[in-house]
Order: sequence, then structure tokens, then C-alpha cells
Amino acid sequence: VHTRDQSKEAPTLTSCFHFLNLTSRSFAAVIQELNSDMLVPIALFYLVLRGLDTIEDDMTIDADTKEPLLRDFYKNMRTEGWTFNGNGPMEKDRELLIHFDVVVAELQKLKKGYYDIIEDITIKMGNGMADYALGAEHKDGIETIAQYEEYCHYVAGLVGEGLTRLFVEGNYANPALMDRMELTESMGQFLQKTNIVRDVHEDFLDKRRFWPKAIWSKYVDKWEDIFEPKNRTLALQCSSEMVLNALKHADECLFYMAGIREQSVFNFVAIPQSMAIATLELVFQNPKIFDSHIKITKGDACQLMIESTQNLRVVCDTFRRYARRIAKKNDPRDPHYLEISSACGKIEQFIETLFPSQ
Ligand code: PS7
Ligand code: MN
Ligand code: MN
Ligand code: MN
Ligand code: MN
Ligand code: MN
Repeated sequence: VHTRDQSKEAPTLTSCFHFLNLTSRSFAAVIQELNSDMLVPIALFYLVLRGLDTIEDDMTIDADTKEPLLRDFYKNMRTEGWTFNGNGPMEKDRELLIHFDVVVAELQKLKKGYYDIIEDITIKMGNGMADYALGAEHKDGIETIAQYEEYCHYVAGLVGEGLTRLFVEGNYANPALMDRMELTESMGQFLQKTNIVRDVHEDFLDKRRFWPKAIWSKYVDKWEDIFEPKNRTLALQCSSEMVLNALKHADECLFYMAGIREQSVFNFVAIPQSMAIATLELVFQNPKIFDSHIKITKGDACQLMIESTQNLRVVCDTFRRYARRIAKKNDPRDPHYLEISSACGKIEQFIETLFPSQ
């Protein structure tokens, strides 16, 4: 933690960092290495969205209660002293909502330009989550690939949009990125889709499904059947199609990262992307995803951290290494063998255009 001066920090800001560390996800560490200008806006952005996502994920809140909580969540950002008084089971991130008043206090101190970006994204994400969690048109869950990508847009593409606007506002990224929003979108889609493939079993236990019916219905008749040990071959073919769908964003992620102008921001965007391609390689052709929660090893995570905190060239080497491992694991009997093979080839080719060898 380099950029915080705890001796000068307001107690409410110290509390915000306490809750950031409590959520204890990989983002907490990388956020705290951000430069001193981006650190607080992005930490608060994270806490606001983490609060919103805690409500979205809470399956003990019934639909009629949840809908206005999601749609109106942005209003809490302006409500001095606001805290959440739910009475459901006390899960880890509930602690943040119960003490949300410290986040509200710090949000009020932000530069208007930064606050407005966070508010705009919170409004759009809350409405998108409400449409998917509760909307009549989504009562059977995610059906088409277009719906799958729209959901990923709401929960991750929009995060990317907000972050890119913050980076450009602070002059830490090339403003040209604002005219190439499809690159930003790929950054979010790549992370979210990888998370959705990896978490398939955990989400099933929570009675949630994010894999689109348009894909899984080609392999099984009922969603539950994907977890049946007797259907492992079909389930793996289905997961290959999901991995292929995610892998298509990899080249645009590398291109986006070429637009970052400052080292701490580069590290912040590159670390999750490298972890994502390593996670895609881990889940690819891996039957364990259907009965357990798998994660890349601590050792691999350490190596990825080192490789993602240098420059784009090193990150490209990482992407190429994992693209090759995926190609190596690819099974000629898989219905998407050729497409997966060409997606891996395309990543390698794209890297070759960025950094020609010899
Ligand atoms: C503001 C840093 C860098 C251009 C809380 C970062 C859940 C995968 O599903 O809890 O609970 O298992 O591990 C982060 C683009 C978003 C997308 C999104 C806010 C990158 C609420 C992250 C993160 C855009 C909705 C992981 C997408 O959560 O997953 C800040 C550029 C939050 C980013 C959710 C998921 C993040 C996610 P789950 P996690
Ligand atoms: Mn969620
Ligand atoms: Mn979540
Ligand atoms: Mn998940
Ligand atoms: Mn998980
Ligand atoms: Mn999770």
C-alpha cells in the first residue's frame, strides 16, 4: 500500500478501506496500489457496486422488495447516514451495507466529475440488474446469446465504461479509448464471462444460471442435467462453447491496454485480465467445474502478478502462453475444435502485429 497516508486520513475513509479489505477479493489489493488521484474514486466506485451486487446476489430478498432496492440504489449515495437494515442471514458483504454511511460520507467529498461518473454507472447497472433479476421478459433466465451479453454489459461492461471515463478524466488513458467503447466492453465481457464459466456449480447451488439456454440446450434437455456425472462428455462440450465465446474478447483486451498511460492504472487493468485468461485455461476441458469451485494456484497467481505489472509486451507473452496451452488441450472430438483452434491462432496473430518477432 503505497499511496495512502493513514495519518492524514478521515476516519470515514479509513473505514472505507477496512470494508474494501473485508470484501477481500482480488480487487482490494490492486485498487490500493493505484496512484493517489485514482485511489479514492475507484475504491468508492468499487464499494458502491459491491453494495449493489450484494443486494442482487441476496436470494433471501424477495423479488418485489429487491426491484426498488436495485433501481433506487443510486439515491443512497446522496443520503447522509444511509444504511441497509435487512434482516436476512448475515453474510460477509452485508457488513458493508450495514455501515454504508461511511461510503456516503466519502462520496460527498469527491470531485463532481468523478462523482457523476459513479452515479451514472450505478443508475444504469441497478436498472439492468433489476430487469434481469425480476423482469417478466427474463422469467426463464438468460435465453439467447444476445441476452447473455446484455447481462454481462450491465454487470461488467458498464464497470469498464465508468473506469475508462475516470481514467480519461484524470488523463491516465488515451482519450481515443472513449471513441472505441467496444474495446472497453470487451474488457468487462472477458472478466464476467470467465467468472460465469468458472462459477457454474456455485451459481447452481444458489439456484442461479447465467449460461444461455441457446448454448446449453444443444447438449442437455434440462439445465440440471449438465451436472449429472453420466453427461460429462456433453457438459464438457458445452463448456468448450462457453470458453470459445469468452476467448473471442482476448485480442480487444490487449488492444485496450495499449491505451493506458500510467503504470499503476496499467497494473490495475492488466492483473484481472491475466488472471482471467489463466482461469479460462484452467476451466477449459476441466470436468471439475461441474462439481466444485476451482481457482488458479497461489503460485500461478503470483507469477501473473509479476508479469502484469511490467508492460504490454510482457502481458502479451502471458496471453500467448495461455492461448497455446488452450490450443494444446483442445480435443479434436470436440464440436468446436476448429473454432477454438482458430480463436487461439487469432490471439497469437494479433500479438504478432503488436510486437513482430525478430
Ligand atoms: C469499480 C474496480 C478495467 C476497462 C463489485 C473490473 C459482480 C467480474 O459474480 O464478486 O460475485 O462471483 O468476483 C470493480 C474493465 C461489480 C469488471 C462484476 C467493481 C474491467 C459489480 C468486473 C466490481 C471491468 C458487478 C467481480 C466484473 O466480482 O464476482 C471496480 C476495465 C463490482 C471490471 C459484478 C464482477 C466483478 C466482475 P461474483 P466477483
Ligand atoms: Mn451479482
Ligand atoms: Mn457477485
Ligand atoms: Mn460469479
Ligand atoms: Mn466464485
Ligand atoms: Mn463469487
